Amino acid sequence: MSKKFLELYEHCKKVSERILEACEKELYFRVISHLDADGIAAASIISSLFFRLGAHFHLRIIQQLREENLREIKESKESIFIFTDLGSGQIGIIEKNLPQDSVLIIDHHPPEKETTILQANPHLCDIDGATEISGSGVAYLVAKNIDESNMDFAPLAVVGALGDRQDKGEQHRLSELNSEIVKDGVNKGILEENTGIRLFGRETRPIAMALEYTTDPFIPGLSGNHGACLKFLTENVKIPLKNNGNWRTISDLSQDEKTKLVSELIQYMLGPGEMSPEEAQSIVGVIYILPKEEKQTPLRDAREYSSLLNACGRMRKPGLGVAICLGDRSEALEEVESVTTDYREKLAGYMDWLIKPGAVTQTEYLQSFHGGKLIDDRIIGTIASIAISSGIISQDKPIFAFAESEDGMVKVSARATDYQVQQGIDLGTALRTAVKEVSSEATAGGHNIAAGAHIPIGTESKLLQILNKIIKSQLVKNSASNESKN
Ligand SMILES: [Mn+2]
Repeated sequence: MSKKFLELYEHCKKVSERILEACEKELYFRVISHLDADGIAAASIISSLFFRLGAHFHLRIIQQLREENLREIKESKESIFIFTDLGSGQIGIIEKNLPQDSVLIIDHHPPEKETTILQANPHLCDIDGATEISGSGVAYLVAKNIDESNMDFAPLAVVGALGDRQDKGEQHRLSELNSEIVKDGVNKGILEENTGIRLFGRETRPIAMALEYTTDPFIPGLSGNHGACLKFLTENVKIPLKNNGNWRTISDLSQDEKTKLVSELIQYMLGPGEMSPEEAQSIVGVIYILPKEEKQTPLRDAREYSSLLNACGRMRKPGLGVAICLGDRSEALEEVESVTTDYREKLAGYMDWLIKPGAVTQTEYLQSFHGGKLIDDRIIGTIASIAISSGIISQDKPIFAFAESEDGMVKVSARATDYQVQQGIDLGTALRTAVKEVSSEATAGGHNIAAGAHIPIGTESKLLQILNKIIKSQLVKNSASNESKN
């Protein structure tokens, strides 16, 4: 095991020791986690851990950590505050509002600054938190450290990592520390790693539904559109969709039929779907299966599981996602399916809006769109991700997406491609620097490839002007340092 991994394990061990100490003293835990699939998975791992330890706790899931969240909780005496999948990027406001020795941070976002607060964070050990391990992965390591029996949380950590799109290895495989977590799950018989067609519900759903339900990759024109999927399968792929009156699933197809489906899909994705070659190829790749989940449920495929958690968060039902992670398989599962359907349709509608001419504005070094009040500020980041990763907007420049939030501010979501990051673009740094020039009320955080900010309404164009300059200088600096190396 490499030195940096051991170092992170050491940090996780310290966090787990502090948790056990607090349990002994019967302190109350307040867990604050992030709204996305990784945040919900991380919160669920920690919550399950507390159930097992018999600890008293309260869980809150939020979109972004702001000072008012901390002011609300700081009155709670004799508590331990645990931040999962957030916190490291907001150390300043945490230090200001909470006693430092009662805070634990389990996160994988770049730390805002140095602190004496105890953190388990890959960035502090020279591990890339964007691709090597997720927030739920770090939470898993903490739980595993407390007791090896907690290794049954491994599938949840995988679901979280996939939710954060950390499957950047060959054929969309999880790599580095994530692959160690996969190994734990495989060894326990609660996770399988296969290669195949990456459509949701390969074993269980009628083919048209599998295609319709797949949102990772999101296929413009097909994802979320049942009629279009049926038409595509009957007119382009031309394979029988029924056998003896029963709908066939993808696993029912012969090898020839599968090949035909894949090649037609790739043609569609490159043609009418206007997707990038890499994204089109990604329709075949590594699949993570949870073999203990019932076959007909959306929880068997880890990517589908994560898309479902994400939908819960974005549709303002994070508690439902946590219930699923904690093992609720009754009405919760039915409810989650209807939430996911609504979410998928919402996404498809937003994508239709985005491909209309004039929706995206170009400047020299970046592109942007403004969802105003039309696009929910909880979903704007997902729209930006899908838009750039699917290639339905240009992949030459990073995208900055705006949406008005209920608090009278504007949420900014920035996304880049892997290639742009290799070229020197760092969106987290760019946004953190830019917001300072825009307004003292503005906040920002995030990774090189994905970052976000909150700014006052009316400062959008000023922000874009500043960002345009920063992105330019990041690219220039990178090419200059490459030249000096050559
Ligand atoms: Mn995360």
